[in-house]
Amino acid sequence: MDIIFSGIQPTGNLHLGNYLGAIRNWVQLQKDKFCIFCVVDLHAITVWQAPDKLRQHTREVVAAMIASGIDSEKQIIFNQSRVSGHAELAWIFNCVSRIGWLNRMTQFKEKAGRNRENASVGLFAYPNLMAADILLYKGTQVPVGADQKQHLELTRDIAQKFNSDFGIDFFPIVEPLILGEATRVMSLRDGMSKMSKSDPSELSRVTMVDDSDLISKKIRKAKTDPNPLPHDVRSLEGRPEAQNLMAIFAALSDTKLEIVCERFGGLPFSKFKEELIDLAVAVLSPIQSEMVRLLNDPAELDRILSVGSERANALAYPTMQEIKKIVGLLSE
Ligand code: AQP
Repeated sequence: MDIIFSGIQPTGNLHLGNYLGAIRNWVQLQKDKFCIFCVVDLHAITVWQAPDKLRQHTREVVAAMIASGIDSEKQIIFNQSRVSGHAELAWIFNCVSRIGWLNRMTQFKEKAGRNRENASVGLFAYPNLMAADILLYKGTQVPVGADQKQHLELTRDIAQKFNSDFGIDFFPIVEPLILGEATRVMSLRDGMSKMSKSDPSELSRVTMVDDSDLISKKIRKAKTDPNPLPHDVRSLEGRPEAQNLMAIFAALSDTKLEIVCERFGGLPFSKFKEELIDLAVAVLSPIQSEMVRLLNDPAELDRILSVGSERANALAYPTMQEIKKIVGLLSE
């Protein structure tokens, strides 16, 4: 049976990239697969988080998932730190994974930047924890944005090395599921950099809590180039802003990029942006208002996380016991 595992960090500013690259695809996948959705709070603290904000952002992620259509009764929604197996397996993987492998991770290089010596050890070892998250449930498929592809390749390397070190066929080899037309949503201010929670410019991202006025303002101000929109996908080459806005339109309307090019080719950005605003507001506004409603009841969100964590732990615990036995760690 396929087991879908995916996670999202409670680091605030959930944006259109998180929605189109991850959450929207999860809503589709849950229709015929068993899914485990994790709010990865241990990942979030690899960069310092204010404790009150971390609690608030954790609830915000749960609200975003539910408001987008994830069924918390059928699927598991929980926060990572509540299931101790994540941290335990991450330690074992710290001993399986190689420093040379982690040194190649581009996300660490981007996030640590020139301040590498001052980055937390957790940020460096982040991909080992991510491998633990997935493999603790013997996850087979992981729906993610394109930015996570390299981390999933590392997860495969860790699974293979563990299996070969212990001469056992224990962990499955996971597959990334990079779905939809907006697998890498770019900043609205710069078509060459990823839309991200930590971009200092608010105008760089549409967030999942933006109201229609803000959505409209941000899209109207989105960077463009001077030419009309192209008629075909090939002509998007070298036009990152046009590519980004058209891909967002395609993903939000569940259509292909080529259809968007056929429909809007030849139009100026100003006209296209009006259509994009209408579409983004139509899709995001109901989610935004449902999020606001859910966030007014934090006790209910906490209950969902508590139930989800118990269900996750019931799956994780026996696997962790098996892993300990394989490694030679005496336990119950
Ligand atoms: N721009 C994006 N386009 C498509 N998918 C994206 N994802 C993130 N950004 C984009 C996908 O969202 C899921 C959850 O991501 P995350 O919150 O765990 O981590 P992140 O990649 O660190 O998010 P940010 O926004 O990029 O945060 P910062 O600013 O801290 O670097 C993942 O599936 C991810 O692929």
